[in-house]
Amino acid sequence: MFSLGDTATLRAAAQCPLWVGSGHSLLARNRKGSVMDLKTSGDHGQSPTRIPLSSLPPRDWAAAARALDEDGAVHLPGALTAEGLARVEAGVDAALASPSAHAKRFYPKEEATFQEDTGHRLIGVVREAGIDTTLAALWGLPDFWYLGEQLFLKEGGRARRTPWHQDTSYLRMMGSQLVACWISLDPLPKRHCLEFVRGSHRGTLYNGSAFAADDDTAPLYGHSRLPRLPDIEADRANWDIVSWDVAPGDLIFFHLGVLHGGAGTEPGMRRRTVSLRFLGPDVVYDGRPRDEKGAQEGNDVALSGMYAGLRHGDPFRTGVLAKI
Ligand SMILES: O=C(O)CCC(=O)C(=O)O
Repeated sequence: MFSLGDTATLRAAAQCPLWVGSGHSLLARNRKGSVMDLKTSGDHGQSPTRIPLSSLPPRDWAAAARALDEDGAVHLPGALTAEGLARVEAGVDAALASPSAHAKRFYPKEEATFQEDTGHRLIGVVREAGIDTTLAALWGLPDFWYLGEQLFLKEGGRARRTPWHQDTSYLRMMGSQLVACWISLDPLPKRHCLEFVRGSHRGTLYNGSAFAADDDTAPLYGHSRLPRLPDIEADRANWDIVSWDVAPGDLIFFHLGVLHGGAGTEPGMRRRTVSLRFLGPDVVYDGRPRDEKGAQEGNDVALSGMYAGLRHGDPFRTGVLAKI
């Protein structure tokens, strides 16, 4: 799932510039409510120097790019340097220790914690850890934009699975250059990793999951032509599910249209994960109606400034996005 958090806060922030000290960069919210890095954002800013690809562990970038394109997800083992990993961990731990106004607990009646937070506090970390360099190598592109991060913390017992879903059900965006970089800061055996249905980014766009306590497939949009999510958990053998054993320092890149779901935890486990999301120049506005009665869900309200005035197929005004 991809949420940008509480709309009222974004609306209030849109009224006046609000400085947010991230520890790594200074961010301000613009009048439309999008968060920008003032020193580097938009098409007018000076792009910062990326750390060179040669300073990252070597790999077959063409093969990795092919897997991302064809399967919708690729695992890059040991992709961060020790220093890069330390920076990501410090950034995530600082954010978890000081939750934003958007932080939210899923399934509050359950004993185990399943916490989510969102923001743009990790843009500096993305650069310092060379995650932008990695994505530039995968995409073969110099220019792309940062959509923000989403943190997940599961601990304190048997936290639930993150329901199967596609992030594009929560975003009005389409194109091939639309990805998340998912990182686990705790070692996770395959069965606790994020899982993907191979190739599903090229298939049906389903209604989102409402994250309802009694049914993972309960639809986000109540009156939608988008088909309800299938019950993948009940029928796993019939889906081409892929996941990996992950170690801290590994990166998983996935297309936001791929069906994915995250495992829960067992007692004694802590699972800190973060998704950093990016948009490239081929991404356009997806103006297809999500709800026949016009309900606004997902990030519709939070991103209304970004969507304003766009028609189906229009490119985004990159000047309001954070260039990375
Ligand atoms: O880490 C997880 O359990 C969930 C990640 C996820 O669903 C996402 O990033 O969209």
